[in-house]
Amino acid sequence: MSREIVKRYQGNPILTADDVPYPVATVHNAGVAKVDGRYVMLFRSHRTNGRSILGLADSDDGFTFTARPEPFIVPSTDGVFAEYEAFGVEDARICPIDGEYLITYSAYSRHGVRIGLAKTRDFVTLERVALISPADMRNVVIFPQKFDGRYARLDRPHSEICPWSIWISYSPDLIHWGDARIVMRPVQYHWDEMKIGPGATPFRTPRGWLHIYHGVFPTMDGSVYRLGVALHDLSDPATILGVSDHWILQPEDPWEVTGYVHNVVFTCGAIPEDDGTVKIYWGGADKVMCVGTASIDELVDLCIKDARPAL
Ligand code: BMA
Repeated sequence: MSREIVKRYQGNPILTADDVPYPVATVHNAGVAKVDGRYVMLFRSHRTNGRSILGLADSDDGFTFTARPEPFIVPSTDGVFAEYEAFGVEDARICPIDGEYLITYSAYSRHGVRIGLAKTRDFVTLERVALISPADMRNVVIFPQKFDGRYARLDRPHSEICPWSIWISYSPDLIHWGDARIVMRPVQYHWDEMKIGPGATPFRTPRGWLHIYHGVFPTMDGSVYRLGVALHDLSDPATILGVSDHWILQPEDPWEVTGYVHNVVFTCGAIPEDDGTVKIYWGGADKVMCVGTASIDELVDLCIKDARPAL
């Protein structure tokens, strides 16, 4: 038996469509934040028209969540956001910075997918800030710290020449982004050979920023989504110190293997704790939410001691 890097919580799945007080078909790919010692989960749900909305659930311990009565982010009916969110909002990431929480989410419309940025202080009121990418871009995570006065984000453009790789870009104001550079590519004939994408909001460790990302492998039976880890330099996040050669989590539990989309574990959130562990949250088969814990030191070691090339 392989050694377990991520210890699955035995009460998985921790949130499903049955726990949500409004009609939804799925609960998955949630961003998570710790707010005054409590956990807030911003989860995606498919409605039965196949389009997605974002709902909130709260927890005292990070394992047992209660969904709120109403969704938190539904496609806007106002101005420019309405135009670009018409097909739904998906896969939110939460970045705690300067006393507020930035929320990046995929906005779908007939024009493609782009990234919306909203912010909140209390997860009660929400302010949409801007659409911060052109089409087609998904999976944007913002670092919870500025570098030389600039925000930094990992993003995931796609082109035929350089498919589905992770890039970094910077912004003075969260709205205008530039100075883009590629930081990681899929590796041929490797578990992440088809696509990689930013996963959870990176978090600080003494040895670097730890980023849990997703990687996709194509098979005759469809694609398999797994999770991996990369370590970015503390003062220069464009520099990757190492990427683990091995995945840290793959679909194994029945609700990860079978669901809305089979064979998917997909993360949008991880919470580092004071005891040296991190709670990793992932969607199982695009249908339910799961959680597990891992040792932060062990994840950092994986990045450094047995690394695959970043580029
Ligand atoms: C990706 C995104 C994710 C989803 C995954 C597996 O392209 O759509 O939201 O979890 O596929 O279906």
